[in-house]
This record gives sequence, structure tokens and C-alpha cells, in this order.
Amino acid sequence: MSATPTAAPEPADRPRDLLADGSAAPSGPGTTAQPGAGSAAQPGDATTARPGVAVPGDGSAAVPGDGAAVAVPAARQPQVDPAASGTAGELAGVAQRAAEALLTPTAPARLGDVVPAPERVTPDPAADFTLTPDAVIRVSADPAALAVGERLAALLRPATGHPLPVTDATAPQPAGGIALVLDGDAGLGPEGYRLSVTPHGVRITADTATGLHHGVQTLRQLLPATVESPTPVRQRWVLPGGEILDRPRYAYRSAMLDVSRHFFGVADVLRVVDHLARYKLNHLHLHLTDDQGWRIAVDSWPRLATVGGATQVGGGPGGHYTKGDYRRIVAYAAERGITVVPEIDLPGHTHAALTAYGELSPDRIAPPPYTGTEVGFSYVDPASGRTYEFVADVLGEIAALTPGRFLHIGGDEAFKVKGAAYTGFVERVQRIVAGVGRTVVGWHQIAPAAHVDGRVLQWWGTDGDDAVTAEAVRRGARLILSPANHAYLDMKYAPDTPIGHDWAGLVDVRRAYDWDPATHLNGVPAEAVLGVEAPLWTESVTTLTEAEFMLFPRLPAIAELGWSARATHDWAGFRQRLAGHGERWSTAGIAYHRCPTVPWPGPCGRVPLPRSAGSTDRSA
Ligand code: TNX
Repeated sequence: MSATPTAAPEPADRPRDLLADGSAAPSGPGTTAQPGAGSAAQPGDATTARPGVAVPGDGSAAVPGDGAAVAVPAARQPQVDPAASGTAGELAGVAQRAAEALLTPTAPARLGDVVPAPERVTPDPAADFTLTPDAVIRVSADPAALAVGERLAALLRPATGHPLPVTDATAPQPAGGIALVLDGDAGLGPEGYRLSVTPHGVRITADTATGLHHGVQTLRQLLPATVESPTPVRQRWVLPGGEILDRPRYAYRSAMLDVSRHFFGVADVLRVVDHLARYKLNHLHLHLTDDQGWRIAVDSWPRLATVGGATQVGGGPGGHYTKGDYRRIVAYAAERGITVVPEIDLPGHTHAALTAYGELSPDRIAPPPYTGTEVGFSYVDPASGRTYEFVADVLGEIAALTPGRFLHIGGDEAFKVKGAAYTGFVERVQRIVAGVGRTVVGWHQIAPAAHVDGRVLQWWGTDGDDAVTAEAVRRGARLILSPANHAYLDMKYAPDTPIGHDWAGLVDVRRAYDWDPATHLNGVPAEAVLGVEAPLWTESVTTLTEAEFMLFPRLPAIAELGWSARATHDWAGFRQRLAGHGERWSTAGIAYHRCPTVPWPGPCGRVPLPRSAGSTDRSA
């Protein structure tokens, strides 16, 4: 019996993996394909030119406030009130207002310049509002709403330098600030909001704190891009006047981070959560286990994390989350309206678990760690009772850590567990998930298994005909759509993209944007679609900077498909709105791909990816 994985058969629609440089990965038992190893481009190599990578401080985007003078129109010239002279305090106030008025305005955002596109936008050019140093953030007396207010203040204080105290909305306050109000308007739904900008202030109303949170993300985009600066910017903080009414199209809007192939520490994951929140996504799927690493502590099977988590693709040190780490991620996400969906991939993609517990393996022998990128060779023994004790223990502990309703059981590419052995395994695991009070999610390969209440399939196919999935939908399943040729964020943008795969084709931002979840899969009615998810597999993604480069600008495209009414769908308008975000990302220190189809401001071309911009923090 071999302790080494045997080569996996290739799935029909999934040609073999490619290395980061585009060459074919070596196949066969125990190969250690190291993404990037064959190519000259190493992550963090400051001397390596990477096509179209924009990173903070690279000068690739014009950052207002860097000295570019903008004339102040006459209407904005300070009006000094002669009557307001006298005391030193009054004079200081006059001087302050005069200075404010003279500060260079960048072109104020337009009310409709929001990603994802809002449901209804009613601009009022006569109603612009300027956020002044004396502004107050008034919030309904509700702990979750107050937390939204505190986070808004934390977002705005660094760039504006304004103190922005957060106070209870019921206390008498001066006008001229921002109000976040829970108004009991259930018509807005659990995530909707209204935002109104008048010369007297900004008011966001919603039925829930989550709705207020989404409204805050919109407010943020209505301020000049310099609001993303971590340090004070001398600037007039003008918001465009008018009203927005906004609600999501789909209840499930998500991204997946594969923390198994390469491990990403807590700080990195929290930053990814911030990116999701910015674009009103509401789920984070964490792919916690795979052949190369088991990333979550399980008390009843401790070696899963300590042994199974000790390496990663390419042979690096790997890592895992303690239960405390995981709770921190869950709590941080929840505060931002995001539910964590943990995935324990079964019965395949389990090599790391087998390295820790050989008793789960069909041959009962623990194999050595695997640091390559082949798929489909490993499995836990579906004929062993011990396997189901393991599954019940693991899913029980994960459920106890996870307040969200979904547990993802993987189910993909288990090429060696076939037919009845496979469906029998999946059905048993589905019952275990129901037994711990959770709703099962699985990759669409689990479709042939019997239906259980609430079952959700995540479809990752590349063409719209899938009779087996359509049949599972007829039996009651709902779908999350992640078509690999549109939504897989590990696909290359273009042939020269330095990292990523291309087995599902090239996915530029237009391809990510131009599809309709409601009609994508033949034989599946629109009502069966729960939403969309953009997965980021990380065989070739080794640092946070590389992850951001693959996320931006495609994540906002998928976010818009999930949030915005179909009637707003329009590539020409989307690329214009998206272009303004390049400057926001640069200012916030977020790396992104300056794809040629979007009219980003500033020069295009090759930009080096500095070592300092990326970190995969393992400490936190
Ligand atoms: C397919 S799609 C996988 C992953 C790989 C990915 C690479 C699916 C459910 N599984 O194991 O990481 O392709 O693109």
C-alpha cells in the first residue's frame, strides 16, 4: 500500500492545473508543484514587473490633495460675515470656515456613482452637503446601530481629521451632521436602507442595523476618494445632494477564501472581510480544509490542526486558526453584516486529515504531507464507522463555533468515491449536518444525493446545461451560482496575468460582470437561485497583496450581480463607476489589477509589486 497520493483522473471540464507561469504542473504521485516556483515572478519580489498591478503609493493613480491645484469656483469662495467679528473665538470660527471653503474640492462624486448600483437614485444638485469639523453622528439608541455609527466615525476620522462624536439620536444636537436612524420601515427588508443628502445633513434610515451598515458603505463612496486616506487630507468633504433607496436582489452574496492551499492569518482575513463589506456582500465562505492543510482547531481530533495544518502548497509553514481566532473572524464579520460559512471538504480533498489520522484512510496508513496542486486523489474511508465519528465530532465543534445557518460539506472532486458509496456518504453527512441544527451546502457534485430540508448546492460548472443539478433543484435544492468561467477569482485576467489558473478560461472584469444569475442555468427557475459567490482558490495566491490583485476589480462585479436589480445592469455604466474606485483602492493601500477595459485615471502599464505591500500574517 502506498503512502503517496496517486495521480488523479482529470475531470472532463477541468484540464490539469497550471503553474503560475502558465506551464503545465507535473502530474503523478506525490508531485510537489509549487505555484510560482517555475516562474521568475516570485510574490513580493520588488524587482519583478507585474502587468497592470496597481499598489499603494505607486503613483499610478492621481491622488487628489497631492498638490494638484484645483480652482475654487466663485460660488465656493468664503463669504466672511462682517457682523461676525469681535471675540477671538468668533474670529477663529470665521477663519476656520474661510479656510474650509478654500480647500480644494476634487470633483464631487455623483449620487449614482455607487457600486453596487442602488435600486433608485434621485439626485438633487441643489442639495449638496459639506461635512464640517463640528459635525456629529447621531444614531438611534440601539447597540448594533451605535456600533455602525462608531465604525462610520472610525472610517471618516483619519482623512477628515474631524472629531465626529457619536451620540444618541434622541439627545438634542446641532444640525449639520449625519443621522443613522432605525425607523421600523420593514418595506426596506433586512438589508435595505434609504439615504438622503440635503444641505443640512445626511440621513440614513433602515429597519435593521445591517441596513444602516450598507447605507454607510454608500455614504463612504459618495465622499471624495481621499476619504480613504489613513492620514488627514486638506479637503472639502462634499456629498452630492439627493436620495437613494436601496435593497439587495439576492439574499446570499458571497466570496470564498481558500485558506488551505495557502494559509492566511487572522489579520489578512479581517481585511478581506472589510473588502466584502465595502461592496455589500453578506457571506464569507472559508474553505478551511483541503489536501494541503487543515486550518481549524478541533478539540476532539487535535492533530488535524497541529499535524494537518503544518504546511501548505509549496512547502511553507502553513498554520491554523485556534477556536479563539475563528470566533474573532466570525464576530468581526457579523458586525459588518457578514455570516461566515465554514467548509469542511468531504470525502475527497482530505489528504491533510489523513496525515494526522491514518485510521481515516482506506489503508489505515497516515501519508506524508502533500504540498502540490493536484486534486481528486484523497478520500476518507466511506465504509468505516470511524469516519462518521470523525465527521460528527468535527461538524459538531464547527457548528458550535458558527452562529450562521450554513455548514458547507464540500463534496467536490472525490473521484475515488463513486456511485452509491459517494451518495451514501453524502446522505449520511447531510443527516449529521441536520442533526447539529444547520443547513447543508455542498458543491454541485452532491446533487445526486437525496434531498434534505433547505439543501443548497453551489454550482461551479462552465456551461449552462446541468441536468443533474436541475433535477436536484426540482427535488427542492436551492443554488448558489459560482460559474467558474465568470466567478472564479483564481482565473487569470489575461494570458500574461502572473498568477492564477486558466482551466475555466480567462476571466476579465467584463466576463465577471456579464452574466445573469437568474437565467444562467437551463431548467432552473429564477426563484431557486439563492445568490452568487466568487471563490478565490489559492494554489498560486500566496500573499494578501496577490489576493487583492485577484479580487479587485472582479469582486465588485460579482457583488453588483448579487445586489443590484437587473434593470441597472449595464457594462458601459459599470466600467465608468468602477473606474472611480481605483483611486479609492490606491489611497486605501489596496492592490488591484488595472485591466485595460476600465478607464482608470492615471497612467496604465506595468507596475512593480513591492514586497512591503503584501503580508500573510500568521501571528494574529
Ligand atoms: C476546482 S471547483 C476546485 C478546487 C481548485 C480549483 C482551482 C471546486 C469545487 N474545486 O479544488 O482549487 O478548481 O481553480
